[in-house]
Amino acid sequence: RNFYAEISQAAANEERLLAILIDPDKFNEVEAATYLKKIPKETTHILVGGSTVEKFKTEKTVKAIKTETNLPVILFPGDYSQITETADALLFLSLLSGRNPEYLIEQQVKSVGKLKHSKLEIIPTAYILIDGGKECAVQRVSGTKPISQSALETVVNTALAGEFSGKRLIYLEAGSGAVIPVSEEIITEVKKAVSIPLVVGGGIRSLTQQENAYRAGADMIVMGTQFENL
Ligand code: 1GP
Repeated sequence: RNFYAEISQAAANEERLLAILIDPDKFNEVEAATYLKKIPKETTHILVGGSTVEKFKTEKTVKAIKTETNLPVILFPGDYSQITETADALLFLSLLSGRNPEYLIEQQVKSVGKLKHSKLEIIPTAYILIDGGKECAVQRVSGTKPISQSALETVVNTALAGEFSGKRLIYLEAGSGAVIPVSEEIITEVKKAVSIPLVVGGGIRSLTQQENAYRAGADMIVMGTQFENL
């Protein structure tokens, strides 16, 4: 299976992809089955990752999820230490909204030891942090500033710089628990500009917010917080 090809094909067919984000830090493996029963039936992918996760916890989480579902499990690591072979694919993130070399290239170099002999599918991803109305974990951990929602041209140019650098996905992130999700205007303009699939997450809770993001052009929506306390 090629997970990127599937995402890309779904995006081309204007299918709506829904990824549920599990933060291993807040996840109890024993309750994996119960948790998976409560996520929407429209769910197409499980993302696993967090900003601060203790050693081996990601691996335990992925294993527990995989025993309960056949949905693809994609890593969304806040740190290279979270990379585990037990997942299907990896969002190989570069935090392009920031100017911290640690998250532009250093983490990527550190991850090579784990990746060079691995079968994990690697999906180069332009990760773009947009101001979600409050300081989020990505900001805190990376020590970078998000792009303002009003700086439309900067967001579009950052996404295009990502595509020109060979990224295969654009991920517009308002931050977990964002007060204001990425605006429809930003989604629409980025979607118009790029030709690779567009992922949008952060602060999306209601069906209306989901619908708005899809209609604006999101190919995949990521929801985490909404399903954390089921
Ligand atoms: C965070 O985009 C994801 O990385 C999901 O955000 O937890 O606000 O749904 P929420």
